[in-house]
Amino acid sequence: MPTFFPLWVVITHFLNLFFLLLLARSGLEVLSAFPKLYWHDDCPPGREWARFSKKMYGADSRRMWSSLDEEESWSPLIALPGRKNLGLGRHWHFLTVQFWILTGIVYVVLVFVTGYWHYLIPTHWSIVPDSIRAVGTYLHFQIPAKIPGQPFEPAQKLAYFLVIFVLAPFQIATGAAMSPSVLARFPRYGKLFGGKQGARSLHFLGLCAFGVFTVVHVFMVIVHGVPDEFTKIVLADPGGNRTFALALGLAGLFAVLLFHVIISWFSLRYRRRTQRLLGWVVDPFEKAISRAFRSRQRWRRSDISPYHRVNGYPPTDDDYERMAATGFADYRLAVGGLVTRPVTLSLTQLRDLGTQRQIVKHNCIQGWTAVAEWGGVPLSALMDHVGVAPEARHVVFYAMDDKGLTEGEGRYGYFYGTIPLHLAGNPQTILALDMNGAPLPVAHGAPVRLRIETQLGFKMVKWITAIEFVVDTADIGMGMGGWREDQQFYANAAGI
Ligand SMILES: Nc1nc2c(c(=O)[nH]1)N[C@H]1C(S)=C(S)[C@@H](COP(=O)(O)O)O[C@H]1N2
Ligand SMILES: [Mo]
Repeated sequence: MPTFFPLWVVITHFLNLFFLLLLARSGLEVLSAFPKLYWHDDCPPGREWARFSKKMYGADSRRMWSSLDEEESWSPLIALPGRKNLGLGRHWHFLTVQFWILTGIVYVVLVFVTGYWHYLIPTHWSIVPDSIRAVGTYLHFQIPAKIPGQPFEPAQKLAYFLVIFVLAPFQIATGAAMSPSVLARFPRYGKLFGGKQGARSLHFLGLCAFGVFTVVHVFMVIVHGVPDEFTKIVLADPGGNRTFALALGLAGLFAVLLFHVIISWFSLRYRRRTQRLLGWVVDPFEKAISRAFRSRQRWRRSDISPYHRVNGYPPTDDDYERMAATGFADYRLAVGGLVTRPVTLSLTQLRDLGTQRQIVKHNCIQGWTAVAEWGGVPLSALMDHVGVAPEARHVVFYAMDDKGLTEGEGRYGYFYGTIPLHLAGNPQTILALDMNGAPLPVAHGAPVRLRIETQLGFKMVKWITAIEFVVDTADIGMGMGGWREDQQFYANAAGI
């Protein structure tokens, strides 16, 4: 009867523990940016089934608020890196998940190749009553017998099976169901989990399940005897030296803790460097998804959300307010850079370039969603009109809101955003002039805002004043490709 663990189990077990802690902490950072859980993608304020925040904002609030006001600052003790660093939390999450999945694949392959699956996968329904009996035995302060010829008792085998073959794939599936690229391309896949908010809620419950499993698992190790269990899972040798196993095991756990302390400190201290370093691994992965998936969203009019959150306060300067007061009659959109025919367009001239309507779901990086109908000019029509030069690689959108005045938190400068040219040609990339059949409201970006449906909301610049076609974005703003990338360390790649 095998009472030991093979070395590959020892290694993958440790890596799994290591990655899961990173995923849990960075996942909590992501949750802190929108600490509310919903079952429906309309997610109106006040209708959440869980809220991890004392702040309340109502749909009928008289004072204007922005979804960034809903963000919470969580301690680095629970979140990675903590303190309102959604961008970096996402970087850590997406970096880790690639290695966690890789470890999982290696593990599962070895489980089948070595025949180890026999100890993990129940082959008969009797595992259920047997497991219940085993739990009963524990409740009588006794240790149930192992399955004859196998290393685990029935409840243990069933628990491991559920965690490895049900819970882990479930977390991956619900995770993927939150990516705007995936949702735009495969809306039916999203519906499987009740939409993005359903997927978010289920993903959180999955985290709770992992938490419960971990607590019970650690408790069981204590019940079964720490030195014995450590010699098996640390040394891969039940006959090994117990003191050594215990020391090595505790040293391993301490190393994991120390690593977390160091990366949390580093991430908070050197935010730009963390953004760049992690982006180097994460961005190619995201780019592959964004390139592969073009938007295909088509919702019904009845899907339109009664309430659409706002992110970002409108421009506060007199010029903007004067323009707004006259229905933007004086507004002019400047389009230039690497084009053969630079232009300055009034709203009427812009409208004349063509119209397109789309009912689509907005995905804010913080986590909220809302469906609306947007109408406006396809960006490709404008590009044809001005004649984009072949060397152009990116499109820059300059906005009229000075964030130093409207958002605070020590951030400054006018909002701007950039997108790679290939996204500009997507069928659902438009310069929106209307929302839900009426001219764009001020809060949602009047008179002109970008809609680009495979990307997160922060790429969709509102209150656009000028558009420029460029080769490189490194000398614009702080050079990270957008205001939120510059000032909040978001990834420039926003398809996930
Ligand atoms: N000019 C400008 N555009 C902006 C922002 C902003 O603060 N300023 N916020 C962005 C973010 S983070 C999101 S989620 C969307 C929100 O669009 P909405 O307010 O129409 O819902 O606008 C994006 N465009
Ligand atoms: Mo956002």
